[in-house]
Amino acid sequence: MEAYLGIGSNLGDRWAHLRTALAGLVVLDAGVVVSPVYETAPVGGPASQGPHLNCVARIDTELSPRELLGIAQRLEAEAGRVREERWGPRTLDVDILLYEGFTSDDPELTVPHPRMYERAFVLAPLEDLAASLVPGDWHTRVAVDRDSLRRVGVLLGPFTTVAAGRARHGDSGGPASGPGC
Ligand code: A4P
Ligand code: MG
Repeated sequence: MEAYLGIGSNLGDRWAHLRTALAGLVVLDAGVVVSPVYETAPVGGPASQGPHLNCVARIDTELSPRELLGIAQRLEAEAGRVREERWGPRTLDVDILLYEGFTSDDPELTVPHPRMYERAFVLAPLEDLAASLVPGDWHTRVAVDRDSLRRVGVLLGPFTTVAAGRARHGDSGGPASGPGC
């Protein structure tokens, strides 16, 4: 099944947290495809927290939605995620945005992710991966501060990276690298 994950970090070595999360998905699933990485101003939470790095990954998975949530939460725990306040700073956040053929309004697993269509930090990288999944008018519907949402690089690794509107293969086998463009 095809699933889309929103991945973010605004604490510690943000690039390393994204790379480690992607590596954790690669060992589980064939066919990981990753959007460019955006640096985004925090939405909600304490004003003092730093900017996020955000990207979206598409995976082709045999895992059920609940199993995938368990994996997402394990990756967050391995990144040392501490939950102190809602929308507070986090080393790693991995959210299930969409899962093929599955919807749920269970608070423990709501799919599609309940706030994804309001958020430029989700919609911009999702549009890079799959424009058909994003409302065509989101640029006008979502309050986007252009200065707070900018592409800052790509992750290279044993997965396919979408950059500048086209997919290309990263370095096979090696660790993903930091800012690439
Ligand atoms: N949960 C329910 N549905 C899902 C889902 N589809 N994927 C539950 C993942 N988890 C889901 O999650 C809280 C609870 O949501 C969990 O118990 C899980 O079972 P969490 O990871 O502890 O906290 P969270 O992600 O902060 O919660 P929430 O309310 O989902 O946050 P949002 O709405 O995702 O916002 N600003 C920028 N620039 N970039 C960001 O990445 N992220 C947030 C988080 C706020 N502001 C941001 C960013
Ligand atoms: Mg989350």
